[in-house]
Amino acid sequence: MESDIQAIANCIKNGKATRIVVLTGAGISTGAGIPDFRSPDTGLYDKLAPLRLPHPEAVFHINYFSHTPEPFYAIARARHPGNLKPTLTHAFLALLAKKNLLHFLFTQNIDGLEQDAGVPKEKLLYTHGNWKSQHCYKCKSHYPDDLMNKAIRAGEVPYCLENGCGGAIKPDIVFFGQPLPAEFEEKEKEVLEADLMLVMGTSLRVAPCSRLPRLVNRGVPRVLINNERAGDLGNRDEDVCLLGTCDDVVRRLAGAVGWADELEDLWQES
Ligand code: CNA
Repeated sequence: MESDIQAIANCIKNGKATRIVVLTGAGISTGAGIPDFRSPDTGLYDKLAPLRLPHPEAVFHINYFSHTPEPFYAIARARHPGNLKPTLTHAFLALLAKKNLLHFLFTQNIDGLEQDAGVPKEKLLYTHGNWKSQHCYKCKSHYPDDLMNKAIRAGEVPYCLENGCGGAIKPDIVFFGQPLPAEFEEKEKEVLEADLMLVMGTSLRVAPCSRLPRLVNRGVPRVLINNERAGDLGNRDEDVCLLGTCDDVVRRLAGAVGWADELEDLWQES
């Protein structure tokens, strides 16, 4: 793996990679204490049996939530980003932006840790929304953060207080069955401009983000940094699979570029 890491580091050092497009998933935040969905034993889907759902995804499916929001709030406390600290990987993304090398970041995560680490908002699309605000599912009124936090801590469904509406409150995250943000299609074009793509901490099992790596032009390196293989990464000659935990691989990559101290400093500041 060291020679692969060095090869990618060289692309960055010698100016071959200046428009880096990144796709991230839950695996970049497990180190911050937020479990992913699909890792065996530690992932959320392995812990849902007591909720007696028709299938694990139901807890995040809009049709199910619309009549049975209780299971979502039963697990919400463990999912809520709260005051978590960004990981070293989030800091690495912020460092890419600081070096003007981050062309665009698509995150499937809803924890907002990319921005907390310092990635500028204009370089980032929360493809599945962001758990930093919430609205009534029925009348769409905004719901206050303090009441939402209280409900999450208690594991109870918060209900809308507007004029006797009483609808369930839903965080502004994209549930299965809901459309992605309108900007997604337009931002997809950024992938065509990539001269390097990093795919980090994702099983690539959720469409349409799963198709983004396939849009990368032939000849452009696609780098998978993940605990396991994902999607079609590894099928092209120019692909590089760096299997391991994101923080470990990123620390080694940053070291090979010559950014070790700068990365640690940026991480400590976040
Ligand atoms: P997933 O399907 O659970 O896959 C996670 C992937 O990351 C798996 O391949 C794991 O092997 C891998 N992984 C886990 N930990 C690490 C680690 N430390 N280092 C390297 N690899 C690791 O999650 P996806 O993101 O692919 O699926 C998309 C879903 C997950 C989106 O809808 C997200 O909103 C949703 N999600 C988000 C969060 C969050 O915001 N932090 C947490 C859990 C799920």
